[in-house]
Amino acid sequence: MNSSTSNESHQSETRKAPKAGGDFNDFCKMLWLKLSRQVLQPIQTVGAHEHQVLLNAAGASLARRGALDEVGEPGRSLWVPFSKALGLIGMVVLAMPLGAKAENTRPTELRLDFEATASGPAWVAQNDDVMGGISKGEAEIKDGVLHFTGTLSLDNDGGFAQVEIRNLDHDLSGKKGVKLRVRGDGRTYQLRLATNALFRGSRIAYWAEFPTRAGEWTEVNVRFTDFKPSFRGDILDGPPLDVSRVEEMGFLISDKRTEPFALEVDWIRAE
Ligand SMILES: [Ca+2]
Repeated sequence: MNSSTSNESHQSETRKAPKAGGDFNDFCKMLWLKLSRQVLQPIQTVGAHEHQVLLNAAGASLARRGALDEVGEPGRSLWVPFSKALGLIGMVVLAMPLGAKAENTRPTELRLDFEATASGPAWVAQNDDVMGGISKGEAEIKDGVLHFTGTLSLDNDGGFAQVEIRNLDHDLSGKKGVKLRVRGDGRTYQLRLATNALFRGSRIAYWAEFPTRAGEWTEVNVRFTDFKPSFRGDILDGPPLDVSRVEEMGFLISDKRTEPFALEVDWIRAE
């Protein structure tokens, strides 16, 4: 992320994260991101593949013609190596830029320092009100720190509060997990990730818990192998977390305690 290159003078500013669905521009950006990821990218890939097939066919056709010439017209046998070479060069030269386009260009480093206010992903609240609950939770970025605060309520079968970013598109292959510097209240929180993996048409949530010490900054390591796939609170058998397709990240609390909670996050790094 480019947050570390931000203007230092913005550090003291306070930014409220928008509520889910509250910002039309963010919605348009998300729609475009999804469109380009799910529709346009596959079309490009298919186009490159079809182009390759056509080139292969052209090369084979030239080579076949050369082979026929070799048998039927000995005087033109020089055409055989020439046509083969031409077909091969054509395939390599024309396929190269198409192949390069289809390569993975998603970021492979994930570092969120919360120093930027002008850019960087927006954190949105996603509390149990989506299921009728009345828990409160919100994200605020202040002085280089993400503050996740609120109050849980067990009324109406609710009991969780969550904040998340939805516009990641990271390939974290080769990383072992996520490292965080946090200051909490002694309560246990979930770090959550989502990929493009779906269950019944909705995203599977992968989560792992981490403890906090009240009022004390600590560094926490959450390993990718500890993330469990779940759907609406139920643990699923699979699929396992595909770290090459990390698209969302969030923090959630659901420890059934109804006093206010507060988690501060200084930075998040995939390592
Ligand atoms: Ca920070």
